[in-house]
Amino acid sequence: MNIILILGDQLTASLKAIQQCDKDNDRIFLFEVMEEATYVKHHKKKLVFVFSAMRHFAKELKQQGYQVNYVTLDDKRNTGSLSGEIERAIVSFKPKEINVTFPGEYRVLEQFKSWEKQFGVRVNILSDDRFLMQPSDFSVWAEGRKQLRMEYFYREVRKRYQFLMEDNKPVGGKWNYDQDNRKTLPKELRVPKPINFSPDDITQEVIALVENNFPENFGSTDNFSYAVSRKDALTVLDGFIKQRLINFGDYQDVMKEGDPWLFHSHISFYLNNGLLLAQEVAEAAERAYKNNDIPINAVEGFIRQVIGWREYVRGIYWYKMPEYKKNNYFNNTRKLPDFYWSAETKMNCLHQCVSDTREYAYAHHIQRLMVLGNFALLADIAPEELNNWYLLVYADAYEWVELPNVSGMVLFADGGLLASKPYISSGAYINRMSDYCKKCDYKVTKKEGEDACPFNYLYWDFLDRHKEKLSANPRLGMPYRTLQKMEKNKIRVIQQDAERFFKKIDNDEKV
Ligand code: FAD
Ligand code: DLZ
Ligand code: SF4
Repeated sequence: MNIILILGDQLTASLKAIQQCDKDNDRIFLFEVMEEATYVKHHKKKLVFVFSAMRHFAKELKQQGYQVNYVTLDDKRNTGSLSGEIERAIVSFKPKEINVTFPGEYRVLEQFKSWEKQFGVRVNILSDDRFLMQPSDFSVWAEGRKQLRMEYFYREVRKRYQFLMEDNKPVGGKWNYDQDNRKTLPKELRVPKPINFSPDDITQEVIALVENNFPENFGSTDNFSYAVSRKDALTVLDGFIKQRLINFGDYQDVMKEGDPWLFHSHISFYLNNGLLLAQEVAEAAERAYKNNDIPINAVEGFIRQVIGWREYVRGIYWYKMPEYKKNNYFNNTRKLPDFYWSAETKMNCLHQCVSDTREYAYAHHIQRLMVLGNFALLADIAPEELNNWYLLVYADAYEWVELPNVSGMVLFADGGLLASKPYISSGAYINRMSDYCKKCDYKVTKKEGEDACPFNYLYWDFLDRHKEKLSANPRLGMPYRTLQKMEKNKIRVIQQDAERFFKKIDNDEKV
């Protein structure tokens, strides 16, 4: 008899560990444990999502004839940790072997590796075949390269899996159609409503559990409407392909007050907990290109996110952990301003993005990168503070995907391993891509003074403060040439504005 452990982000029936399971003799275990529920103070909706999806998955496995042991968080015998629960299972069932699937976090892998010695039972760590590329594939690709750029890794994945390829060449002749993307939102364009699901009995039970056990956590369980089963997750995917994919590329960077969903797919929750598979998602998009005349810029742009960025950040994570977590290229030390929790700031862009995050445990990529992240980088926020925030607020956040995006893409904390330049901008970019500035207390067109948009002076102050580390970066040539030509007096005013602003933040004054 073998024990099979399935984690909360491994809810995939085609997982090797489940496929190899002998229904008559083996047992599948799922544990809700405090250790996983509290290593960061997860958003309440994330907790509801994880536990409800786990419970639905366990129910489906039982219906398919598997022997399943499910331990709920409030079970009196629950020891509160994965190790404690696996020990209890070993004592009760005396398995020959334990089968686990390669986890999403380094700390969990370390636990898995310790079990064999600790419990004297063979532990098989099976590869996670839901990803198109394994950590070993990434290492082979990365070895000997000076730069690890996503674009080249993405081309490898396209070639290996023959996505959007014709005679071993990219369809349409180009690998990347980003130049055709990033338009602003026309007023008359209707944005489809996201697909919502009412909580069933299982989800309602989980909502009560979360409210009882995590009353102080960020966000609320109100209006929980995510899919929690594969069937419903497939409905979300289908809705995206039919209603939104056509506009995905064009309006990928648009931000709109009160609507974080726009033309995005909203499937990261399901990809990351296993209800959907990257391969089937990319295939669905490619089919839409072949059958429905969806433009190549939309389909390629979307497929690049799923088989490019997503696989690439996982590759970076496993290639560079555990050191990656300690990176702090700019030696940032500032604590996270309180408005990342309260949304109480006069900066309307940040107010809107934090409010969306608190309401939905979701914000789209550009909100995460060019508002919440941009500000954090310009304001020298300490990596551990920012990583903690991103890991807990989003329902799609697990360390393998969160850490490279935050430390690498947002904070440039790895010194440029992941991003070829820091993603920073002044208010002009936010104004171009959103309607946020119209209702802001600050003036986006003003460059200096109390009522000037803080992004405007913080941007130049950042470049000025970090010129030793950044001015040789070829992608920052233009702004550094402008800075060089700037009058000394103007730079002094920028520095004074930034200093006044940081003082207020450090004194917890409203900014
Ligand atoms: P879409 O815009 O529709 O994109 C389709 C899919 O592509 C996503 O579902 C996702 O699986 C994948 N994808 C796109 N960009 C990335 C990326 N940079 N890294 C990995 N996958 C990507 N994504 C997470 O899944 N979990 C996180 O914890 C997470 N943290 C982030 C933190 C920061 C600071 C930034 C800048 C990005 C982060 N992302 C994260 C990436 C991206 O923002 C989300 O995947 C996306 O917003 C999810 O919404 P969607 O499904 O509607 O995505
Ligand atoms: C995120 C999460 C939470 C909140 N709770 C559990 C849990 O109780 N049991 C479980 O198996 N997994 C949970 N997860 C997901 C894990 O944290 C995730 O599997 C690891 O971080 C590895 O990615
Ligand atoms: Fe944000 Fe500046 Fe626009 Fe205000 S003016 S919303 S602070 S970018």
